[in-house]
Amino acid sequence: MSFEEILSFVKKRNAHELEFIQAVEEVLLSVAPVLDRHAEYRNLKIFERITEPERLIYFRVNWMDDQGQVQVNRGYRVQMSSAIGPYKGGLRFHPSVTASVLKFLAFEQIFKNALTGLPMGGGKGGSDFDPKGKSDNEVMRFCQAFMSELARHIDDRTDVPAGDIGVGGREIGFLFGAYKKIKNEFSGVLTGKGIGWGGSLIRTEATGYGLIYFAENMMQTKKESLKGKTCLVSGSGNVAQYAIEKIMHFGGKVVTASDSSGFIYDEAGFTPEKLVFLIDLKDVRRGRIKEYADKYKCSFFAVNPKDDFNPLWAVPADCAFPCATQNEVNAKDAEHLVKNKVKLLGEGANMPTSPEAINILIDNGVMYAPGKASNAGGVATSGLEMTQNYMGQNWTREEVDKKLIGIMKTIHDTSLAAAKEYGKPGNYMVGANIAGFLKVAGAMQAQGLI
Ligand code: NDP
Ligand code: 2IT
Repeated sequence: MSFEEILSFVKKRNAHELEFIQAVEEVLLSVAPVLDRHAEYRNLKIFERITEPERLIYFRVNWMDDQGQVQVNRGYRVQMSSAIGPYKGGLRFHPSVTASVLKFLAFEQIFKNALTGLPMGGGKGGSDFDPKGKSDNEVMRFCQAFMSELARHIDDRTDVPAGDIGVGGREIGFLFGAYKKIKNEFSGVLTGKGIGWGGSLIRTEATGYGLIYFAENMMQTKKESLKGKTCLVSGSGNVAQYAIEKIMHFGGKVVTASDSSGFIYDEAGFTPEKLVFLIDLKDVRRGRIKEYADKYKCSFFAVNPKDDFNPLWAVPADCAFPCATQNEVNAKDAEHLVKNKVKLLGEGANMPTSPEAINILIDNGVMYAPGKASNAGGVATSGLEMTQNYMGQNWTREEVDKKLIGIMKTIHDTSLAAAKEYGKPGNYMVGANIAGFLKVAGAMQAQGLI
């Protein structure tokens, strides 16, 4: 099939799955020169195969709320590719979850996991369950009901889920407890577990830390660093929190954070004390970000996602780190970033930047780090957690952090090298897509038509 035929084949088979098509189109555009160079991948229909989940599990989740009412949600696990290891990827609990969203995430995860250099295939799962406003007991009952079905399809050598939006330490605890009870087995079937019951040090921090290690590597290619740079961060969850910490560590100043209600603009910048407040606000009290602005006497701006741009991205800055959700930076936002001479945009979230916005950034010389490279530190550390579980060992904080720093540097260098090799020097998006694809395509070829 020609390049255009492959794209229309995927579009036709997945009509209405807009997020999935968006993710596929980006990768296909990037790897077109690889398909030209490797006729064997074309003949083996590697791209047509890799865009079809190996298995998609779709199930009903019944649970009872605190009022004794029966609630019904949808559960999913997309087992996308096992070419280079067990399916691996997070679980997302958010009302916006659909098969399309999880397929885009599982698809991206294939290449991200390949880039880490660790033996992990691609998967993703979740539910349209909304943990917001639910009691701990409701969340526990939901997690138990969800796992009562998921447990049939996963184990520590087959498929190893972890957290994502709406799934953090609390949910992983309930899910792990339910799995252990059902299977009568204590294994590393989930990552992101608590320290003391199989979890790895640094896993909580890893995505945010890894993002900023990656950005620092990018800055160094221009003989610059994050020191003294004003940074925009969106989101206030797991990824945003530890990105903020690491930016401060490198001497940068973070002036924004957000949640689904809007963003705070703190011109004086975050401090370690303010970050402790934010983490308590979002993870313990599960409150809204406006409280931060009230406490530290800074501005809060309500944001309506239906507006044609997000004023957060119009705040003057040197670097931008979207760490909330997909398509949160559109073309208009990218124009604001360019106008303000932002040097670098590093994706902490998955696919936060629309295709039009990516083009605007790259065309205007903004260094752009695609999530599948720059946010890979989380799943990489999940891979390290799996290894520790298989070995029955616990590594120190320093050991894990050192490995994370090394992995992010390797992903950075591998992406740049692939971009150069295929005639797009400096284009991290093309480089990451090609480097990830080559590894998976080679494994699929070696393993035959399965
Ligand atoms: P959390 O649930 O911890 O935090 C999510 C944050 O984003 C919250 O501030 C939330 O606001 C905000 N948010 C979520 N959905 C929306 C939306 N539709 N519109 C506006 N704001 C929204 O999730 P994580 O920090 O774990 O994940 C953030 C991103 O990073 C996701 O794209 C995820 O896929 C990606 N990622 C996560 C990794 C991980 O290890 N956790 C690894 C790699 C990528 P509110 O509190 O109002 O809901
Ligand atoms: O998007 C991601 O890489 C994650 N949510 C982390 C997945 C994992 O298995 O740690």
